[in-house]
Amino acid sequence: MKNIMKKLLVSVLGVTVLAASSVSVSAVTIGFSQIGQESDWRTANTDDVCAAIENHEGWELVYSDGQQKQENQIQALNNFITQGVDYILFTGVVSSGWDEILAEVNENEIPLILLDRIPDCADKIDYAAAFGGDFPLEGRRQIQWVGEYMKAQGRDSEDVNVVIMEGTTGSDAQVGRTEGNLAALEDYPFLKVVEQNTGNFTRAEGQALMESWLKSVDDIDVLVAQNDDMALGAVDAIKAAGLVPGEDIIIVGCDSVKAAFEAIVAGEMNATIECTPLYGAFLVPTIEALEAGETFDKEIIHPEEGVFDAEGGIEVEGTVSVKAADVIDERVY
Ligand code: GYE
Repeated sequence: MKNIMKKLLVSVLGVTVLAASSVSVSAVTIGFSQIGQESDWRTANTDDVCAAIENHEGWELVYSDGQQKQENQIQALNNFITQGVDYILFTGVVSSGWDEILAEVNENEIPLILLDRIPDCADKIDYAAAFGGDFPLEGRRQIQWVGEYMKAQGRDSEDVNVVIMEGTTGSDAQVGRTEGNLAALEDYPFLKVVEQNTGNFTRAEGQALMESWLKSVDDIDVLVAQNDDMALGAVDAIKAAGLVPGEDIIIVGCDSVKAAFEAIVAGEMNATIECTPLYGAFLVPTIEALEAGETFDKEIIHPEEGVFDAEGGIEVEGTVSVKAADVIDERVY
């Protein structure tokens, strides 16, 4: 709305003014409230989204890093409203507690685009478009990969001890992946969950949690880590304990960042379930279409994602794993 007014104002004032001020006056401003910088996934996501906006002619980015704090994000959203940005891109660090501020965004008629983690009030608010991972599917695929791999190794007649390292408590990604992990376990009764706790999606906390589990649990056969960063932190803890990651403990991560591909190729991780951070390619045509007056329904768009491991050929829901070594060179994040 504000943008249209600015454009009208410019045309009333005439051609000379338009030529002198077309870049700053008519720019489409896009506020992006990002949650922080906890993982390789997040870095790739920030870089991709920011570059897509900054490289687009006539678009201006207003970026805010919430440093994992909901109050910082609420402050950022308030600032976007005060500044009168034209669009708001939003990823919430946790799922709940956004009702009031997002209702204010709606009242101010700023089109809202939900990205990555979808807030739990999504069905009570208006949004122009939404893109995010299918977290329950990713969680199911993690367990299905482990179950099918163990069957292929002939290990389904023994009890297999599994530890589940969860992401940031209360985030959409943690809630969805945990729900998926637990649902898929029902199909693999030989997988026994012996520990389950949060590593907050960071390498450091993943390492610390694995260290403590290695001291308190006698026999860990499998680590399911809800992101690759925590898996990679755990790899360090496993090595430090004198065990061989990828052999003594089978490790499946999530995200499919390049560092996980390298670990799989080196034999230190076994698989990673893809969750793409590359939303720039979705956002650009969406904002262009919204600028042209098009509208979208409230469907949440999930990108197509794969599964990568050491050998390939393991069947999980909706796809078959691909050998990481074959595609590592094409990995862009
Ligand atoms: O898996 C993790 C990141 O919300 C999908 O957040 C995202 C998750 C991702 O910190 O690495």
